[in-house]
Amino acid sequence: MSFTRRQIFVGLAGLAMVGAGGAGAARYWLGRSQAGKGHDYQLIAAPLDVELVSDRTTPAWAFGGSVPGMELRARQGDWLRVRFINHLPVPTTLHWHGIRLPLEMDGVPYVSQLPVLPGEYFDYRFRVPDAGSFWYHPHVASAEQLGRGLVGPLIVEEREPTGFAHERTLSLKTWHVDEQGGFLPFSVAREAARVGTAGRLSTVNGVPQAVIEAPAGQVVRVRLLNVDNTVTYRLNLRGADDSRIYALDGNPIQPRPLGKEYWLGPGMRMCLAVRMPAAGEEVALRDGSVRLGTLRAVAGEGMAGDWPPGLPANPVAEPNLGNAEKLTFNVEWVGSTSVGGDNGQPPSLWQINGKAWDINDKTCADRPIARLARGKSYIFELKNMTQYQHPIHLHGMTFKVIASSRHTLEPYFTDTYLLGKHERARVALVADNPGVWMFHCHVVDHMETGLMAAIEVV
Ligand SMILES: [Cu+2]
Repeated sequence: MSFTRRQIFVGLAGLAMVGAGGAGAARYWLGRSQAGKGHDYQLIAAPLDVELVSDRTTPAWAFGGSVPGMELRARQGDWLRVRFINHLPVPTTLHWHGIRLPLEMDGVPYVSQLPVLPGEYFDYRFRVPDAGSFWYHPHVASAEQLGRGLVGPLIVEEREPTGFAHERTLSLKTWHVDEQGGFLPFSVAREAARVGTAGRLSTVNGVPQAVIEAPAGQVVRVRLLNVDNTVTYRLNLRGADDSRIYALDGNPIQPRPLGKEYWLGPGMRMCLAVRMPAAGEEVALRDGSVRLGTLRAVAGEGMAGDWPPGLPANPVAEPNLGNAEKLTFNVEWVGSTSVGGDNGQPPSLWQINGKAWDINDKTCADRPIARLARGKSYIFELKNMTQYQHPIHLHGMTFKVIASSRHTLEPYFTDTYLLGKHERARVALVADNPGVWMFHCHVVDHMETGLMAAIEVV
């Protein structure tokens, strides 16, 4: 893949014109649907001191002046145009998790674009074909950049009203900070070789034990986004027992009860319908038995709402299972923390089909582990040869989960599948987006120590 330096020079020259506004400035014009010039959002990444621990300062990095970043919204089928300005001291990019878009907008360094250097900007412009809850984050030095707070929600609204009159976005992140608010290491080799390096401070929308108000008696659409580097949240609600799942990872499902709990791995999202209790009562959002935050019912308007109908399906191509070609991907543990790890290099701990991704080698994407023919259907057999779970994410395309060795399941579309310990799962897709697409574990330090590959669609 080759790049011209043009974007960079244009970026430097253009910076003066967009300087107004400062951190947190956002412009969003409803109703504009042309690619055209200009932008809907100006999104600045910059250092920001935040108070995660009382009376202590954490030197975070933020999108749009907040952690998690400013919520971006667009309407299904429309263009989203974001002028991204890098005021960080390091190069970075934006990746749009779950959005089916052209490769040059995908934010992968040296594959989609060159990194956006400090002081430069990059215009991201693409259509959003699917409605749902998505998110954005860098794809450069991910353990540190996501760890410091560079994560944000992207909500794509359905074209027509859905029947939900109320909604809340809840971004879940467990920060790598100590009691003084200082950052702890984002990746430690002995942890990266196991479940991944976890943080210590759970937050909802950047607040420990956050309280989110919602109208009493009403059905509220609660968008839960796992924007954490490492943690799989075992989500359950206490105080709203008839809650229903309406969508998973940006794609509608036939609404079904939340049940005992749902395991939401890094990168994954869930859209829940929650009927709020009477005013003054609370619903606890929990990870297993640990409370993450609270939905508090406040005196609201109107009569108790009804459960809305299921959400309309996204226009994702249905794979033809009858003539699909089968490919096997083995997720393997290399298991030696002594490979690399010294002189600041990340160790090589994980691999797919015998190949480990070297996060410092800019040419890895030149050697895809699979080549798919455009328009053809494929079944990926995902085999987890390890005793750790991996949320397996594919860029550029949405796949359908069709079978698992661990549970019976109703097939559904997703961009990230939480592959359990020693699980075998089958997912299917139509290879309908040309390009070189990252295929990786979303436990960030697994990804940075080998668990990534490129899949090419030609
Ligand atoms: Cu993993």
